Amino acid sequence: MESFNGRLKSLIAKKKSCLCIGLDMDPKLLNTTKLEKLRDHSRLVIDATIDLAIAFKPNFAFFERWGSAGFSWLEEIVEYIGDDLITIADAKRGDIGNTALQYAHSVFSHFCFDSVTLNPYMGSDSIKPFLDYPGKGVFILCKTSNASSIQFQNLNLNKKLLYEKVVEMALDSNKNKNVGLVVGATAQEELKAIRKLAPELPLLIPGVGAQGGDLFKSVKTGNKNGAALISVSRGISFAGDLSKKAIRQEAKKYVEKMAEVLNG
Ligand code: OMP
Repeated sequence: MESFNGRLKSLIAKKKSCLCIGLDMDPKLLNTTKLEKLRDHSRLVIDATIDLAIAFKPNFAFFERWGSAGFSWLEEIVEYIGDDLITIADAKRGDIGNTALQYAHSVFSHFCFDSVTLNPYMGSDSIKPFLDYPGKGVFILCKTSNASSIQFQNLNLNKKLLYEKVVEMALDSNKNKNVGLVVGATAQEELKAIRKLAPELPLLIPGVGAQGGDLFKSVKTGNKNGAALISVSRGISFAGDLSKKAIRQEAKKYVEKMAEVLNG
């Protein structure tokens, strides 16, 4: 079976895109209080962009806040996206081993996601249960896009920064070629450093669009090994007048800008 990282690279090369669409269905941005409206909008976003994107990344917060109805919507979404693209469960999991086993079962066997975001704070045994699923992948938070990420992630520990230790752990965990890192587009200096430390690993790069990270630099640095995913949520899902046409146009703009870098 092809490794997760191999599958990701092949898709990026084939589609000449590194676009990941974040599905963060914020009721405020759709000016609604109805789950049904958000569900329809999530389908519209998928329909508008499925041929342009490499991956879809539903963020669990926007689903689980609706309780059981949100979880069935999440189940539907994974099925609706289908098998041709990569699905990323943005659940930011991380817990002791036997609990992590249940989380891994949930995202991979129950919801059938291809990959998941993980929080490394509890160490390598909290990551391990996710690594044994053939063909599935993980993205470990390394240097996140938010302002407070410096509070812990840039701490200096005996001449190594904490995020550099996370890179080391990720490299050690990548025996099955199924580990990637999350690095914010708002942290270009660290993005360059991480790309150097981990030239082989895929990078999931959120933070362009609403958070103001640099698209060109992110693609250029991140995709040096052909394995970067640039993730945009609000900037695409709620573009313009929220129509399918406006959303598609915005996604196309991103892919065209990416192609400028990808085609050299
Ligand atoms: P937009 O700012 O609307 O594009 O959304 C960003 C999405 O990426 C949200 O779902 C965040 O939870 C997620 N994200 C970050 O914004 N920063 C990070 O460092 C990591 C993530 C993530 O793991 O996806």
